[in-house]
Amino acid sequence: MSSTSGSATADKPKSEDSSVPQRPSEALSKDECLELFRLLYLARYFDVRLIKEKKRGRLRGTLYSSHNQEAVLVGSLFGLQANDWISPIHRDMPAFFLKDIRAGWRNPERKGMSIEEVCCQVWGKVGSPGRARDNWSHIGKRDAKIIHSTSMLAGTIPVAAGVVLADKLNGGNSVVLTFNGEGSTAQGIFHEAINFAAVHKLPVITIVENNQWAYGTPTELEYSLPDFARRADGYGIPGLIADGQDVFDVYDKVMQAVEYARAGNGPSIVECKTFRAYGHGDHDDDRAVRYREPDQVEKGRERDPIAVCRKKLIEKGYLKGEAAKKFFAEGKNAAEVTDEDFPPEVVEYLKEGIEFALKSPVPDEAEGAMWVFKENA
Ligand SMILES: Cc1ncc(C[n+]2csc(CCOP(=O)(O)OP(=O)(O)O)c2C)c(N)n1
Ligand SMILES: [Mg+2]
Repeated sequence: MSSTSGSATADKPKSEDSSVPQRPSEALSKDECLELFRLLYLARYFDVRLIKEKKRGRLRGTLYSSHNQEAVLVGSLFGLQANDWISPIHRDMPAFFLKDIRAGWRNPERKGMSIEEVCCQVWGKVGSPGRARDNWSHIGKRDAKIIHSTSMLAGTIPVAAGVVLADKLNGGNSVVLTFNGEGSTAQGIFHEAINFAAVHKLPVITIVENNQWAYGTPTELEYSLPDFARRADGYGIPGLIADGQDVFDVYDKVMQAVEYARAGNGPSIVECKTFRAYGHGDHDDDRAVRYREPDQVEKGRERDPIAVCRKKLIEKGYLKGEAAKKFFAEGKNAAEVTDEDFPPEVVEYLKEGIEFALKSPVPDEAEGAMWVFKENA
C-alpha cells in the first residue's frame, strides 16, 4: 500500500502490505479492458446528451457536468463488489447507473440504478427511487447500496462511516466509496468523519476528485500543499494519488485502497487528479470563461480520458485497425459531438432511459407530505 508519507507519487507505490496487489488492472481480461472503454463513452454520452437536452429546453435544473472526469467514476466503481456501498455527490451523476454495471447494463437484479431510474430523477418523474422529491443528484437507493446524496459537501462521509460500521457489526465486509470534490476537504466534517473512520479502522475510501476548482476558487486558495492526498497524513492513513485521466490508474489505486480496507486495515484517501471541463454548473459557464484563462482550460483538458484509454488499448493490442479509429468523442464539447462519435449501444441505452422518463408521469400531488413525517404514526 503506498502512502503520501515520504514521496507522494502515483507511479512508484511502496508496498507495506504484500497481500495488496499493486497493479490489479494487469489482471483484467481483454473484454474487461474494452468494457472500461465503453463505460467511459457511456458516462460521456450521458453528460453531453443532457447538455443537449437542456439546450433544447427539454430539461430543468442545473447540470453539474462530469465531462473530462469520467475515468474517476468508471475506474473507481469497476472493481467493487455488488454489496459494497457508494456515496456520490453533485458531479457524479453517472455513478448511480455505473454501480455494479458489470452485472449487466440491463440486468434488473444488479445493485445499482437503471438508466430509466436515473433519467426519471433528472426529469422529475415518478420512476425515480426518490419519487422525484428532490432534484438532480439528490437520490439514493438503499437496496442497491447507494447512500442518498445531499448537497452538504463532505456531509456524506460520516453517514458512510456509520453505514459500514453497521455492516461490520452485523458481520458483513462491505466497503464504501465516498466521492468528494477537493474543495470539500476543507470542511470540518471531512476531518471529523475520516478521523472517526481511522480510529475505528472502518472501510471508508474517500475519493477526492481534484478537478482544480471549487466553484470559482482555484486549488492554491483551497489548500497550502499541491497534493490533497496529504490530508491523509494527519489521520495516519494511506493517501494515494491517481492520474484521474487514466481509468487504469484510478482502478489500480482504488483497488489497492479497497483490498486494504477489506482486509481490516481501515480507511484511505485516493486523490484523483483531473480537470473540470466547464463551469461549476451550467449556470456558471459564462462566468467560468472569465475567471479561468483559456490556455489553462485547454491544458487542463488536453488529456481526455477516452483518448488516454484508447492509446493504452492500442498499446495492449486490444484495439487494432479500423476499430481503433472509430468513435472519436475525445476533445469535443457537447455542441461539437454527434451520436456517430459514440458506440451505437451507448446511444441506444441512453435513448431508452430518456424516452422512458419522458413518457413517465410526474408524482401525484397527494404524495406531497409522504416521507416528511413518520408514516402511519
Ligand atoms: C457545506 C457546503 N458549503 C458550501 C456549499 C456550496 N457549494 C456547492 S458545490 C461547491 C464547490 C465544490 O467544489 P469541490 O468540492 O471541489 O467539488 P466540484 O464542484 O469541483 O466537483 C460549493 C462551495 C455546499 N453545497 N455545502
Ligand atoms: Mg473541485
